[in-house]
Amino acid sequence: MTEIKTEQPEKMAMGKSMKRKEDPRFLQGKGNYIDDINLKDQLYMALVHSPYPHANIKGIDTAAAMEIPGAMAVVTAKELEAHGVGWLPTFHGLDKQMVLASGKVLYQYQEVAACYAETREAAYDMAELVEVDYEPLEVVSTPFQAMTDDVLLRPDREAKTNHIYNWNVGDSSGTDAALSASDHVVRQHITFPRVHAAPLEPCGCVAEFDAMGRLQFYVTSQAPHVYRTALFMVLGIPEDKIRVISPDLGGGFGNKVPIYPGYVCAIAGALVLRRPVKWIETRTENMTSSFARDYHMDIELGASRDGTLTALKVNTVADHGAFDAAADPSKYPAGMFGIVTGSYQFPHAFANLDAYFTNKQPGGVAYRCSFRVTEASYLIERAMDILADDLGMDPSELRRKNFIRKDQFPYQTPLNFVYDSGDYEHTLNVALEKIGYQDLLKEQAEKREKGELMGIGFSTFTEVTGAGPSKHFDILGIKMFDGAEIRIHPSGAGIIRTGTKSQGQGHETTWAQIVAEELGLDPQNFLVEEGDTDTAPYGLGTYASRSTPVAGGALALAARKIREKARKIAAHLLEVSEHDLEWKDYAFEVMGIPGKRVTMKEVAFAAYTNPGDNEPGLEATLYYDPPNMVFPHGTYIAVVDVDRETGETKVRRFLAVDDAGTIINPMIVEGQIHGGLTEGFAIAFMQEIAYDEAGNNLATNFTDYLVPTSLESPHWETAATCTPSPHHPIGAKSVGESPNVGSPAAFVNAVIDALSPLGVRHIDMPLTREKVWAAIRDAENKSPAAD
Ligand code: MCN
Ligand code: CUN
Repeated sequence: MTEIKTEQPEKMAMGKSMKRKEDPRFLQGKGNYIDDINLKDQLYMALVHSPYPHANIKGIDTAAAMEIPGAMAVVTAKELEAHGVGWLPTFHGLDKQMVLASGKVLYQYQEVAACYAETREAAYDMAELVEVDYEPLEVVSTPFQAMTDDVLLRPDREAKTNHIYNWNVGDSSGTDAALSASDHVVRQHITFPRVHAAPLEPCGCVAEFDAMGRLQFYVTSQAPHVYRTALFMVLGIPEDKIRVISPDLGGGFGNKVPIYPGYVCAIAGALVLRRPVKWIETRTENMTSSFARDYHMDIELGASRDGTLTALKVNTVADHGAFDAAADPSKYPAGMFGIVTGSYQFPHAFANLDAYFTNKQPGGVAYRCSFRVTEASYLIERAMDILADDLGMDPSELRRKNFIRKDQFPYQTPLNFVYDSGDYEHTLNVALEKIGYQDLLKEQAEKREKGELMGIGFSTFTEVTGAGPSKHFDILGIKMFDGAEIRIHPSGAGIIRTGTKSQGQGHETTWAQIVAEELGLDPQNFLVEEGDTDTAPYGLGTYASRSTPVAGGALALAARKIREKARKIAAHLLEVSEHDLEWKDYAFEVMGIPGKRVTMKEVAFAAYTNPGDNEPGLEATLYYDPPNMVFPHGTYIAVVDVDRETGETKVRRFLAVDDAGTIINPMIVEGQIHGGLTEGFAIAFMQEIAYDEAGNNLATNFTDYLVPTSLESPHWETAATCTPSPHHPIGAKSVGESPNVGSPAAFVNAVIDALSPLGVRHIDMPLTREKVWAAIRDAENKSPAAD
C-alpha cells in the first residue's frame, strides 16, 4: 500500500495538538458547535409543523401564541411570499420548495409557521399555541399511487402530473435483444428503503444582520460557499453582504447539504426583528426534514450458461417526496446511478428511472452516497449473488469471471463512465486469502449438514466520486471545482484553507499532511481552516466524497506552485541557476554536489528576509478542475449465523478490503471505514423510515429509528490494496463513502446465502429478526423436506 510519508504519521494520525479547542471565530460563545454561538440580544425561533400529510390550510390564528410572555412575532407563508421569499430553489434546479406551507401542506411535519421569542422556551410555547385550521386531503403514500395522477400533489408546477422526470442511459434495444438471446436471465424486484443520515448533532443556525447591514450567518453547512451563492439567489443580497460561517458540525453524512426552511425563516426573522435569531433543530425535525434512497428497482441480468454476463437492464421508480430537494449535479437528476454496471463487463446495458412526488418529506439524495451510488451498488451486487445461485456457481468465481481486467483501464462502461484504474481481481484475492474462504466454505458445508444456517456474503463494488469535471458537473450552475490556498510563514509554519468543510473526516490532519509532503515541512505546524466564506477560497463543499479527489488535488498543486517559487529563492540562496537545482529528500540540492542544499524552512525564512530579486512572500491559491472522476473499489465479505428459531442474525466476521488509491493517513481511512460499515450494518438490519398508508411517518425519533451502539456493532476487519488514480495529483481516490456504498449488499448476500438451502431468494432491507423469521417459516411451510 502506498501512503504519504510525513515525518510523524503516527503522531499526526492521533491528531495531537491539531485540534483547536477554541476557534477564535467563535469567541462570542463557549465552543465550536452551533448551539454554543450566542450573540447579544439573540432571539430564538421554533417552528410549527403539520400533523397532516396532505391538507388545505383554511386559516392560521396566532393570537394565543402572541400572548406568551417574550413572544416577538409569528411568520407564515403569507408574510414570506409578500417579500418574495416564499419558495427556495432546490440544489439541482429541477424543483423549488416551499419555505413555509403555502395554501396546503404536502407531508407530515411540514413547516407551517415560525415563532420568535426572547427565550427558547417561549418560542416552543408559542409554537404549541399557533392554531391552524386544516382540511385533510386524500394522501398519496407511494410512488405507485402517484403514477395514476388521481390526486395531483403539486398544482404549483407547470406540468400537471406527479411525475417529476424520466432519466435513462444506455442502449435500450441492444440490451433487450441481448437479454432475449441469453441462456439465463435473473429478474428481481429490489427495494432500497428510505433511510436517514441521523448525525448526532441536528442542524441549526444563528442569523444576524450587523450594524453595517451585513448578514452573518452561522450555520451547519457542508457547503458554505454554495449557501452564500444560494442566499444571494433567494434573498437578492449581494455576496459581499453575506458571510456564511460553518462551525464544527457534529456529523453531517449528507444531512447538512440542503438549505432547510428553518434557515430561511431565521434569516427572515433577523431581518424583520433586527435582532440575531437562533434556530436549533429538534431530533424529530431532523428526522422528518430529509431522507435518502427510496428506490424501487427492477433488474434483469442476462448471462450465458458458463456465467459470462451478457446484458443488464434496470427500471427504477423513485420516491422523491413532496419536493425534489435532491442536491445532485444539475445534469444528473438520478445522480451517478449509471455506475450500476459495477465492476463488471457488460456488452449491453440500459437504465431507466422515473421519479414521482408523494406526500412524504422532501429530498432524495443525502446520506453517504456519492449521488445514488449506494442504490446502484446494492442492486448489482445483490443481483450477482442471485445469478450465482441460479447457475450454481460460487459467487466469488462469478464475479472474478466478469471483472473488468486490470489491463482494460481506462475502461469505458456502457453507461457512460470512464473508470480511471482498478485491480479488482487482486483485491478479491487479498480478501479471500485474509478471510480464509476455503475454510469457511468447509465449515458452512458441515453446518448445512446439521441444518444450521451460516452465510457468506460478497460485495465487490466500484464507487465513483470526485465531482467533478466542470464540463459535466455543476450545482445551481456553479461548476464543481475546488479552491485551495496555502500561505507559508517565515518560520516554515503555515495556514491552509480550502472550500471544503470537514464534518469529522479529519481534513485538519490530512490537508496538513498533503502540503507537508509536497513541501518537506512539519505537518504539525499547519493551521487548517475551512468553513468561513470570508477567508476560504471558493469551493463546492464536502459531500459525495469529493474532498480528497478535488480539494486534495488543489492542495497538492497549490503546494507545487509554492515549490516552484521556492526554487527561485533557493537558487538565489545557493548562488546557482534554478535549473541546476533538484528537489531531493525534501530539499533543494545543487545537482552533482551532494550536501549543497537548502531546506524549505530556510527558503521560507528567506522569502521574507532575503528573497533576492524575487517577489517576496511564499503563498499560492489554486483552483483544480479534475479531468475525470475517481473510481475507488473494494471487496467486502460478511460471515453470518442465522438462528433458525428466532430469525436473529449474528454478523460473526466482516472484512473490508478497500482500494482508495494512495492513502494519505491510514488511521483516518480506517476510522472512515469503521463508521461507514456501522452505518451499512444499521441500514441492512434495522433502519427504515416507514410510512403507513395514511401517510404517517413511523420513524421520527431514535426509539423508532435505531442507531447501533458499540454493543450491537460487529467487529470490523480492514485491509487495503492500492491502485493509484492516474490523473489525481497524488494518486489518491476517496474513501469516505465506500463502506456505506459497499457494505449493505455484503450483509444481505450473507443472510440470503445462509437461507438459500431453504430456497429463499431475496428479502428487502432492513433484515429485521421478524422478517428473517417469517421468511424461514414461509420457506419451511412450503417445503417441509428442507428440514
Ligand atoms: N483520505 C485519506 N486517503 C485517501 C482518501 C481519503 O487519507 N486515499 C482521508 C481524507 O483526506 C479525509 C478522509 O479520508 O480526511 C475522507 O476523505 P474523502 O473520501 O475525500 O471524503 P470527504 O472528506 O469528502 O468526506 C465526505 C464523506 C461523505 S460524502 C460523508 S456523507 C461522510 C463521510 O465522508 N460524512 C461523515 N465521512 C464522515 N465522517 C464523519 N466523521 N462525519 C461525517 O459526517
Ligand atoms: Cu450523499 S451524503 Mo455525503 O455525499 O455528504
